Amino acid sequence: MPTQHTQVAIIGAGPAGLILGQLLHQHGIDSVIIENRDRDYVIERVRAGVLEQGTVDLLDAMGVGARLAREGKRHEGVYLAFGGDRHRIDMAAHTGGRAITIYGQGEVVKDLIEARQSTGRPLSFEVDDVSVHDVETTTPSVRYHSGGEAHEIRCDFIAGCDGFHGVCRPAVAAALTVYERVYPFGWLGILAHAAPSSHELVYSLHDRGFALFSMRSDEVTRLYLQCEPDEDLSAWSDDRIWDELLARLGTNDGWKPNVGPIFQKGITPMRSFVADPMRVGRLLLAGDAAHIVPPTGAKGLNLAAAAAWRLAGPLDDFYRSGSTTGIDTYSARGVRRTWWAQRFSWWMTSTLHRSDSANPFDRRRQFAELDYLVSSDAAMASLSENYVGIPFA
Ligand code: RFL
Ligand code: PHB
Repeated sequence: MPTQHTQVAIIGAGPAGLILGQLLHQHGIDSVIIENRDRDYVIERVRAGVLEQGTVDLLDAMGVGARLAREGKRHEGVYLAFGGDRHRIDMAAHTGGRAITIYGQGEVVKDLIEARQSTGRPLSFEVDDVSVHDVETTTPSVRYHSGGEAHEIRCDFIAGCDGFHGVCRPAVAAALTVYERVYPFGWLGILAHAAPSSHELVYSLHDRGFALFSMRSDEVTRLYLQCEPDEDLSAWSDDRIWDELLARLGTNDGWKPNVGPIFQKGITPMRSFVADPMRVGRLLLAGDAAHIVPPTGAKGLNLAAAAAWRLAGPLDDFYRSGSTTGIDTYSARGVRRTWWAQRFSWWMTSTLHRSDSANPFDRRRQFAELDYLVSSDAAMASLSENYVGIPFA
């Protein structure tokens, strides 16, 4: 069986795996990245769009921020809409000038793949039957098939960056405690050829349910609406989607999204999930492999970037000095950050979604929560700090 030797075997070429590979390259550390999907699938998969300030700064420092700086859209504020009114929260004013940047996850991944390929270090797509071995020893290994042939990677560490449905977390499930919450709703998301009618995002709570206005470019609007978690997409004609979006998003000042041809539709169920610890022996979990947040806080991709950053420094320390202190504390530091993001994402989700089980008291309290949020400087500062992202360090 062909055997590769490397320092760090990275499973998964999503944001976590690709950022980690690039940071390790900058430290002169060798890695092999394997991915079970093909390159186009990984780039074209429609997902996140909001980059925290820390993620933008990291990508820039890694040398993959040039196209992001040209094409990404920096937003210093965000709107919350409820009771027919839109309220702008000036995030930059509350965070010393920090902001979010809108740049699709597919674009981030494309830039990272190009950067990886230009380093000449290995990145293999379309591998099958990936399995991890001997993770509790100092000589772990990864086995997989490629082109019908069995392969082995012998390494010092395995980075499990293979997302929520990967193989790394299940391989060590017996050593993990899992915390989980499933929400009684999902999001129906669309991409439409329509110029964004607002420069900034609009999160709306309406009697008919939550809706979100976002964008990808000057020509493409990204919109979501709250639906059942097991909603049948075929029941949603384009007309029905637009009727619902216009009803939930339009405000008394006359603002509403521009309507245009829908070219992508999908349904996302919502879940909060934490696996603790994030390290078992020499297997280090990062990103969605270790935790999932509901998309309302726009934290998933940013948590994956922060995890890759938090892992690269300790691996560098290990190869420079033999110190395992950073690796030993990787999980505790990651779990702490994850719970902060979990708390915020749960709060955004429960504050902005309509729950059929809520009684009239809960509905009024939810409205009061939003009313307080847009009236109190302290509340706006807290929302802003979390939304633009707690600094990585
Ligand atoms: P990924 O991106 O899932 O990458 C994991 C990679 O591993 C591969 N893989 C395997 N490879 C080899 N062997 C195996 N056995 C493998 N099994 C899986 C997969 O093919 C994949 O390429 O995880 P990563 O890197 O941790 O990144 C996490 C983010 O992708 C995720 O958290 C975000 O997309 C979540 N998310 C959002 N995050 C934000 O920060 N801001 C947002 O605005 C935002 N919006 C969203 C979102 C996710 C959404 N969906 C569809 C879940 C909006 C949506 C609708
Ligand atoms: C997106 O643009 O896809 C997006 C924006 C904000 C979110 C989630 C997704 O909270």
